[in-house]
This record gives sequence, C-alpha cells and structure tokens, in this order.
Amino acid sequence: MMDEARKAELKDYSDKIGKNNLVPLWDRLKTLVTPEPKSPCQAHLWQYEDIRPVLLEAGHLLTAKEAERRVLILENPGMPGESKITTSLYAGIQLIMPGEIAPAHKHSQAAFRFIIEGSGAYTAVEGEKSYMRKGDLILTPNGRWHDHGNEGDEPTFWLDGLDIPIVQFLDASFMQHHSEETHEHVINDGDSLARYGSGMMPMDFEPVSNTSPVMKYPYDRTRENLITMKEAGNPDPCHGYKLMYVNPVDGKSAIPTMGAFMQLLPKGFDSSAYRSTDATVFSVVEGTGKSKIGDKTFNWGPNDTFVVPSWHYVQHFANDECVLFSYSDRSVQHALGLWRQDRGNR
Ligand code: 1HN
Repeated sequence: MMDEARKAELKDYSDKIGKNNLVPLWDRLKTLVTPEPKSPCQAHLWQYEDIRPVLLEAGHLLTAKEAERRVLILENPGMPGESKITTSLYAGIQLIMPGEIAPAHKHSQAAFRFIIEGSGAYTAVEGEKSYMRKGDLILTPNGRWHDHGNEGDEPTFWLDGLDIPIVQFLDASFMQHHSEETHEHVINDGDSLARYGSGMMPMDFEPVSNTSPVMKYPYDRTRENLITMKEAGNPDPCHGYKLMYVNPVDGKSAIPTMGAFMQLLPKGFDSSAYRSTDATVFSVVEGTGKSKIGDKTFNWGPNDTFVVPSWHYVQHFANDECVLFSYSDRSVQHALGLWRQDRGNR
C-alpha cells in the first residue's frame, strides 16, 4: 500500500502537469490496455412487439419527409446518449408508410437495410430501385444517393445498420441533400444482382469502389442456399449453417466497414459456446429460441433484435428451425489484423 504522503505527492504532481494538458500514463495504462476486451456495450434484447406499435404511432405523429428518416434508434443501455448498439455500430428500425417518400441524400456512412415486415416499398441507390421483401438485404454504399418510397398499401419496417460510430471516430462525416426529392430511377430491380451476383461478371468490369456492386441480396436465394446446406448435413457446432454476404469482386465483406451474415439453426440445435472480438447484432428472421450471452439468457422470436458484446460467450438454442441475420465490425477488425475468436472447448 502506498502511504498517504506519497499518494498526495503524486496527486499534486498530476494536478500540476494537468494544467499543461499532460497526464501520467501510470494512472491510465491499466484501463487503456486491458488483458482482454472490456466493453461498455451490454448484452440486450429488443422485442419487436415493443417497437412496432410505438413506431406506428410515430407514423401518425410525423411524415417521413418531416423526419427525413422515421427511425427508432436501438441504443445500447450501456452507452446512453451515444446512438450506438455496439461501440462501433449503429442500429435503428425504420418505418415508411404507404405513399410516403424518404427524400434522397448521400453521406460518408455506409448502410444496409434488412427487411422485417411489409412489401411494396423500395430503396433506390443511384437510380437502381430495389423492392423490399422480408429477409432481403439491401446495400447503400457510402457516398451514393439513396431514397426510399412505399408504393404498396402496407407500412414497411426494416432494420438499418450503419457504420456511424466508425465514421464519427475517424471524424470523416459528410452529408448532402439532393436537390430533388428522389434521384432519377433508371435501373430496374435486380439489375445489379443479374450482372454481378450470379457467379458471372460483365466483360471488362472495373469496380468503382470496394463495396459490393450487388445492391440487393434477396432472401429467397439466401434461404434456399441455407436449406441446401442443411440437407447436406454437418452443421458447424458454433454456427449451425452460416454464410457471409460477400462482394463477388473480391470475396470480402459486401460492405467494407460491416460484416453481414445469415445462419440457419436446425430445430433443437444447441450451439457450442463461442466468442469473438466483434460485438454482433442479431435480427431474428424465422423461428423462436434463446441465447445465453455471458450470464444472461434472452428468449427471442421473429423480428426481435439482440446484441452480443465483444468477447462475451454466446450459445444459441433453437426451439424451431431458426434463421438469424447478423452484422458486426468483423471486416474492419480483419483488415486491421485485430480479429480473434474462441470456439469454446465443449
Ligand atoms: C440514413 O441515411 C438512413 O437512408 C437511415 O434510410 C438511418 C441514420 C443516420 C444517418 C443516416 C436512410 C440513418 C441515416
């Protein structure tokens, strides 16, 4: 133990140099460089039944145009006021009512839409209109004009995933509104999937960015692939049957700053404990089950969202055949040589 006089001496020293914006590392080292990840991010579940009615209420409270985007942020309870679901990622649930348009804008932040409910709505990215159906993944690469519209007669809900905290951390945010409500729509639904996402590529294609040129990854295809894998058998003990959304040009993550995944857990599947350094957000597509995250257990069903913090053990139990979408900053950690996993020892 340090005696009181010596403590006071060090405190005086620290106060003195503090006036010149200097700080002793010996007071900080332990919290700066931890032996393993120590995150303010908490494991948490958002039930769709708690979100849907209040978001619909907002649907009558303000228009999509007024709001620009009518979204409820899923804010991690461990980081109040920060608009983050993990330390590096943002999540929100967006609603667009029949007949509405969410006006065109562009920004440095990359986004995806993961469709939860409704049909007849679309996202247009630089003129390519992608109609939304449950389970579809639609990309909005950074720096591209995008607008949403609902031409159907049902309210449409989706999960927005963005890399906002990463761009914030790097102080690299730019945003612009389009002079028109919508950017001209000139490209048909499914065009980019046909050109780039079917195991073939246009002759002499030169990518314009490191984001996938495929704008929509439709659920019917994703689901069919998972079912084919299931029929072949041999699930991964930690993941069941799991696929990553890739950029067909380079085989890397479809979005450079966010890794996105879809997995099928067969009925009765009881996964092995798993942890990794990428805090992960899950959105339940089909089925009910529960996940043990650290020492907490969460029961989930369709359209619920839950978050697993970095380096927390997670174990999934599937009551039915389940399909889970997920996303994380794995692609960033991979690119920087930081990503680690621990596949447990069960
Ligand atoms: C955004 O552009 C959308 O385009 C949704 O739907 C959520 C949150 C922060 C910044 C931009 C959208 C957003 C966003």
